Amino acid sequence: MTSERIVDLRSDTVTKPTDQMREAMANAEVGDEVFWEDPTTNLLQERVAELCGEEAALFVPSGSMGNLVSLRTMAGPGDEVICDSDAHILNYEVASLAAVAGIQARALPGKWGVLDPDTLVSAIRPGSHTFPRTKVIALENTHNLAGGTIYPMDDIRAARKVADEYDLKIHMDGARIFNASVASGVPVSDYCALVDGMTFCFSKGLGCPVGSMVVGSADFIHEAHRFRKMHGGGMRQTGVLTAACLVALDTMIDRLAVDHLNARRLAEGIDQIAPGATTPFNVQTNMVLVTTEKLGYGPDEFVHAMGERGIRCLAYRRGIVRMVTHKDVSDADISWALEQTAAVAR
Ligand code: TLP
Repeated sequence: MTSERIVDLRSDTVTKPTDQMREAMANAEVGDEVFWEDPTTNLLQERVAELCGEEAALFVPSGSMGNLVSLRTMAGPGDEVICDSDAHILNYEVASLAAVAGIQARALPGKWGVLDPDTLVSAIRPGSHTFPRTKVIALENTHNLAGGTIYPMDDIRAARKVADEYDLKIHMDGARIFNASVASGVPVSDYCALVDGMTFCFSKGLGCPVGSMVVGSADFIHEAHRFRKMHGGGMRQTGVLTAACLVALDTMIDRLAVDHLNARRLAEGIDQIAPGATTPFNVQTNMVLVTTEKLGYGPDEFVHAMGERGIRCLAYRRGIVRMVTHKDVSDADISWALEQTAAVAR
């Protein structure tokens, strides 16, 4: 059986640009961005910096490059970055930290991606010529592998305290920081105020075809610009891309609340079909993690069965399938996805 109706819940990266974005892209004023001469990109960088309460911002092609450039600006070969063992930078970025930047990641067991201050302190290397130098604490907000969970402000403050005490920087992988902000009510600038650099993506829930940002102090961004070029991310007439991002700032942030409601409804529905298959209480933003065993399947088998019925989802980690809501998934699509889940449940 193959369905004509497709509901793509694999990721919010599958979102297509809106008509308004396409129009803005077609009409964008452009210039050579490596010379800081693209007016549209300059405007985006100014607006993003202001929104984040930071001095400066840099447009980068992807979240992965944003993380790499930010961390490379904070640390160098032989240095160590502390992160949660499920961090995206550790698991999904092709070991770029090690392979490209010569930086070693030190993975710590977090709880839903949150690192407790004592564990952080215990991982900081003593100053000796035999050890790597601990330079950065990397936090992820929202946390992808934990299922879109929000890094609580108190825990960020606790990490900041440790960082200040041991003279470390904090990088935040805020790929979905607007999801965190809309769901928690904490302004993005409040998150930024506690970290030294942050990356976020326009290409996920905000619906743009391409693009991420790195934000931080003017000095930090000046240096990040250099590393972006070194890593092949110096682009040219990027206004055709950043025009979409400007539209996203105006039109795509508040509506993330709809995605969060849809994710909650999806989780509650699945929980009714197979109690314990999801944890609706922990659906904080736009992701639902499904323990497929409760529906009578292994993850790959479940993805296949749902795929046959037009519902695309992703086998994610052992025993778990991920479903992500986004602007191209409607309320009716959620009902449809639930009907298909009920139909395949064993
Ligand atoms: N995440 C993708 C996949 O790589 C798993 C997704 O579908 O969720 N940080 C976080 C927290 C991310 O979730 C992602 C992408 C990135 C960084 C990298 O962004 P891109 O794909 O733009 O390099």
